[in-house]
Amino acid sequence: MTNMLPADDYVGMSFWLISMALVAATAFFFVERDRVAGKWKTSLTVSGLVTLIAAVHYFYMRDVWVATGESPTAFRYIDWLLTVPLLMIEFYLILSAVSSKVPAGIFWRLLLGTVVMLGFGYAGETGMMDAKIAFIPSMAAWGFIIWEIFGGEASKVNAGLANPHVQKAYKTMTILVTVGWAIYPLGYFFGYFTDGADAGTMNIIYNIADFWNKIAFGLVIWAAAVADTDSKAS
Ligand SMILES: *C/C=C(C)/C=C/C=C(C)/C=C/C1=C(C)CCCC1(C)C
Repeated sequence: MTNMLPADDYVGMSFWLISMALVAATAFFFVERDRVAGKWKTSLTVSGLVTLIAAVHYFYMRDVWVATGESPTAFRYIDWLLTVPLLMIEFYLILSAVSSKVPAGIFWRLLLGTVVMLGFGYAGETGMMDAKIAFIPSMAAWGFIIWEIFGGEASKVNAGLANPHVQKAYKTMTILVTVGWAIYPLGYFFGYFTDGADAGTMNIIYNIADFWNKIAFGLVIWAAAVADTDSKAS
């Protein structure tokens, strides 16, 4: 077993690049906490925790890939089980940063949606359940999340806020959860419903997806936090 990264292992290199980007993003979010108003600090802490947790998983995933050329599926799911609920909670946190009346039901429904979505995905990937059957409730749970943020209570609270910074961030976050997140079920679909995509391609796609869905997602929140803080300071 060797941990040397060959110069032509582009998948391995993408693991390295994302690992380092996640480390840098973590430092950035934690330092920038100082710059924003108190009510925004929790959102930035959570953004930093997401990238920190993912960075540690990426170190392991990179090693698995470089040493074996196999997909580090278990590490991805452990990472998702921790980071995806945190990402979902961000919707509740950014709304709460500018309103004291955000119903807790939003928090619990989004959390429940992620747990069901990932639980069935994991059951399907590990053979605890038929992968094709597990796909259905997992997709339904993702649909439930999308419904909540586009048409459910969360979207209504957002519409009533009249805070342009939060509304802009909220809108971008909904697009990431819809378009950016679609990459993961597509990967699952190609893996279990077709002859399967090759492991290298799938890992590069997942790595790029994580860049958008974890780092860019956090930056959207950071931008709203800075803009809102500055608008009140002047
Ligand atoms: C940072 C990691 C993120 C944002 C991961 C998100 C993962 C998903 C949205 C996964 C969704 C799945 C389905 C909707 C159905 C098939 C099984 C999953 C778990 C791949």
